[in-house]
Amino acid sequence: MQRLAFRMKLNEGQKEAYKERHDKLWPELKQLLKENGVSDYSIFLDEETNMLFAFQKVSGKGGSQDLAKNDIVKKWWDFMADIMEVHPDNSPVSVPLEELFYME
Ligand code: RM4
Repeated sequence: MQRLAFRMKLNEGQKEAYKERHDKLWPELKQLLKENGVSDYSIFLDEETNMLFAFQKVSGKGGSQDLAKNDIVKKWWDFMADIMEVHPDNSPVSVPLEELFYME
């Protein structure tokens, strides 16, 4: 099991919308993530900078951001594109973070 973290950026004033949409995460997306070995997935917000910090455990080859070819992920990214920083294809700008400390 590997621990992954990455940052994304939320548009100004979109905290409530972001949380509301994730509180209603599509069951098919949740199932896809689990089927691809993603678990313990959380996303935190730094309200000062609007940076989102995602953490997840992965048991497969990659994490949530490596599922770009999947139609469910593409539809979710299209759905989220209006409230966060994205590339031209609506995939979220995701910057991998280096783990410097871990305590069991
Ligand atoms: C995030 C982003 C990620 C996705 C999670 C569920 O806002 O779209 O790619 O894995 O939602």
